[in-house]
Amino acid sequence: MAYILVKKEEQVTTLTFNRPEALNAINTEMLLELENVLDTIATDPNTRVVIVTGAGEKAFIAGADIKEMLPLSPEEAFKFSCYGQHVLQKLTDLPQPVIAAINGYALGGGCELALACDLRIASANAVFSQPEVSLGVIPGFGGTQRLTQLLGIAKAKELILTGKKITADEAYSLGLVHKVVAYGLAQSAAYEWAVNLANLAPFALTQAKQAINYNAQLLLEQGLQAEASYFSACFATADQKEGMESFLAKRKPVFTGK
Ligand code: DAK
Repeated sequence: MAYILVKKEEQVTTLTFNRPEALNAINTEMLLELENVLDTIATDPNTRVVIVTGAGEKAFIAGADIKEMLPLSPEEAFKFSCYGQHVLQKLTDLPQPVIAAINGYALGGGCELALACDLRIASANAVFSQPEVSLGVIPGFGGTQRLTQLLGIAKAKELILTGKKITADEAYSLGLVHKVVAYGLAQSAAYEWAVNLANLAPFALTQAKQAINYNAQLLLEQGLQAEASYFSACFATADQKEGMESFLAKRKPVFTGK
């Protein structure tokens, strides 16, 4: 692949957006590569956690490729937006937990991509913004929905309508990121979290994230029904038995993914 580096270590797969000369801005080719690699990871039994990050220490992703967007017609922009939403939804829907290691600018589509992940760790130099209004457009990869779900209408409007940049610490105060670490350490901190998650029961993690995602999309009553069915499905697995038995036996569980 030209733009996405894939590295597998233990049971953690790290995807690095690698276009540093354009601060890792997302173009169509990158979206196509991302879709392909996500399809592979979704059925890979040896990947228990995914990390996404940007090459270099300056940018996570500085947005969708402005040069590519510039000449789009409304019809082409509609297609581009739908395709971007479709790929980011695949990221959200991966069975494995996904951690964004945000190592610099996370602007526009880059912030939206981070929002499509389950967990976000930022380095101290990270900068967040939805600056699209300053380019005469609006967030097109799900940002108006995901930011609103995460922060509430008031904060989402403040960020999207002003397009202002916020620091990693401000993002942490808002609840946009889960943790801030020193410059250069986002990826290693994400890997530490990933290894911990990789030792947990993969099926239970999948059920948990699907249940939470479901709740964000549907009314509470339907969400509770889904939670009950995801919850009960865990009881058909050996890992559920192992988890409960080891608790009672006061020993550490060994989860096999079965
Ligand atoms: N696209 C293309 N190239 C980019 C880029 C981007 N988003 N961001 C940076 N670059 C390129 C720069 O053009 C420059 O290239 P050269 O001039 O060297 O060829 C190189 O990366 C280094 O950037 P700078 O020279 O600008 O570096 P600085 O340190 O001075 O500034 C910066 C860093 C991140 C503050 C600045 O580059 C910047 O403001 N970048 C643009 C950030 C931005 O506005 N991002 C949001 C993009 S809009 C939609 C679908 C999707 C979207 C919207 C609508 N629909 C279809 C409805 C999504 C929109 C976006 O993401």
